[in-house]
Amino acid sequence: MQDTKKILSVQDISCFGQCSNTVMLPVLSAAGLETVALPTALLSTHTGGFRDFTFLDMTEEMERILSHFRSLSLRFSYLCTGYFGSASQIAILEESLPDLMLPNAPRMIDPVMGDNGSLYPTYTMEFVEEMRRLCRDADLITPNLTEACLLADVPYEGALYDKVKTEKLLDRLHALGAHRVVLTGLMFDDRTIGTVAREVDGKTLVTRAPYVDRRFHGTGDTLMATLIAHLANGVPFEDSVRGAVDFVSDCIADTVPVMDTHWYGLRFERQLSKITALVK
Ligand code: PXL
Repeated sequence: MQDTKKILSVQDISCFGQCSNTVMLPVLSAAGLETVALPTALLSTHTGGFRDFTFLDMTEEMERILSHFRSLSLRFSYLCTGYFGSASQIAILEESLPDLMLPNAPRMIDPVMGDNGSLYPTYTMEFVEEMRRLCRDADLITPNLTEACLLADVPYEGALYDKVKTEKLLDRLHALGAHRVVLTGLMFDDRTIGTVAREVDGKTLVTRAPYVDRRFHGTGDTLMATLIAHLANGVPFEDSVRGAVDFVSDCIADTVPVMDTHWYGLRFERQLSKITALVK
């Protein structure tokens, strides 16, 4: 019998706030996958809306952890990356990947760098360069429109969907080397949001969901976790994207009634049985 697939999840641990590894771990476990968290930083909370959060950069510890993993001859079936604590972490990770990943193991990269047209304050254009390099060998990338424009080096002109511009953007992201692209957070009109996805040489998939006019944190992390949950369980790409968008939408619907106190992340826990149902 084949052993459980191991997923290496390289992103921060924000102790409170339901994002990155604290979403990735439960979703992937529910999907029957063994999840190994490699923290890039340790924060008291995420940075979206909290003040005075603590931040511990894990760059040096990452080197030590990766070295120990190599000495244990660990081999991972998937790589998944999110928020990095520094630009040098990308090179440090890349150096270890040939030893740590199974042959042809998919790399799933969420190029967390910015939103609403600007880079997050902790990042520079040097970081964008590093991220571009990491996306080159990616099986799947999930940029929002801001991140897609930074990667493709084109100006950001808002999140409203424009068919011609989106196709050009997808072309440029494939040209970087990414095999599958899922563009997130596109507005189709004032009541509909969703993703536009394409496999290299494949057709463009537009996936819509109802728009709720509030700011939700951790939607990108939940989308990526759910995409991996589907794909690693053998669900075809098109159905995986639909399943992931619907899951995020269901989590949003579950969060809205408690939004006054639960503004910092998605209340995803009561939806996890939908992920468990993917396990064969
Ligand atoms: O959800 C992405 C994310 C991950 N990690 C940290 C963040 C954010 C978004 O704000 O602040 C620390």
